[in-house]
Amino acid sequence: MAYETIDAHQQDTPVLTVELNRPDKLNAVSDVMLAELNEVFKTAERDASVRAILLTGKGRGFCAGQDLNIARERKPEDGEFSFREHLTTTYNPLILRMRQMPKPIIAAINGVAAGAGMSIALGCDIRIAAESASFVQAFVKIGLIPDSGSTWLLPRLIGMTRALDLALTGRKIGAQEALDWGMVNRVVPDENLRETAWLFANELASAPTKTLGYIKRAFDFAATSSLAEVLDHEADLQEVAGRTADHQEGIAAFLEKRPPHFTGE
Ligand code: T3D
Repeated sequence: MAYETIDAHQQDTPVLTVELNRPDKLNAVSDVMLAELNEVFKTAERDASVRAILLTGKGRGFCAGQDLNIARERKPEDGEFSFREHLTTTYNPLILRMRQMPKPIIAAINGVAAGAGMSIALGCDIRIAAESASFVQAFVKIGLIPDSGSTWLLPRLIGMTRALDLALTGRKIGAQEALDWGMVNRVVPDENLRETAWLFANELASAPTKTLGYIKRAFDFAATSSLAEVLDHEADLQEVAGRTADHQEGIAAFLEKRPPHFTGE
């Protein structure tokens, strides 16, 4: 399917690559991009041939957040624009869709991730950053609070002390600091980013796909639940994971001393 602000391709591979494609604006987010991202993730969720998603940006930026040229035209004081309505119909479903996606999403962070662009990076499951990548909670610089899930995701990844430091100051941190703080999984030389992320995505695409989805669900559920609730939820999900063909294959492969061939079923 042809998109205007993103590029999505998957050729003879279980990995769907999604590239944000407004490089002149460091892939700042327009309404069209929000609609297209929601659409591409919705389609990927339903498409059994997609077993992992690789998200990256074209050009020198990953994503600079909300397009401020568009934001400048709004007239919230006249009642012509509602932040609440905009967020609840665009960014929020996108972030929820990413967290609820029953397949892994790998971000290849090729440059700056700012504002909601940082939230989108945080909404992925694995973050591989180029050495030149950077992260900015840019919201405060324009008088806004962190949104698109940043207030939930960021402290869970790096702790409240560091999250508040970034959110209150809006200071930019580099890839190495992000790695030291546990915000990204790996930092690689810029020229190796695509290949590293691609190999990672392919590795996850040959894993037991349904189980990866249950793992995501289990961790997100556990983030806001009691131990008793979590134990119960784990038991429910294991009941389902334990009935997959991939579970049988995993056991057979182990006992037969061969590599497993998971089909995602
Ligand atoms: O509004 C709602 O619906 C609520 C939701 C809000 C979510 C949000 O994301 S709020 C936060 C919005 N984002 C920002 O405030 C970030 C603004 N951008 C920057 O602070 C800087 O551009 C960066 C730190 C990201 C990168 O700096 P640098 O020096 O590497 O690049 P640059 O020169 O500033 O930007 C390059 C070009 O991209 C430039 O255009 P030009 O001059 O070459 O024609 C710049 O204007 C453009 N650009 C960068 N960010 C945005 C943008 N254009 C529109 N919107 C942007 N967000």
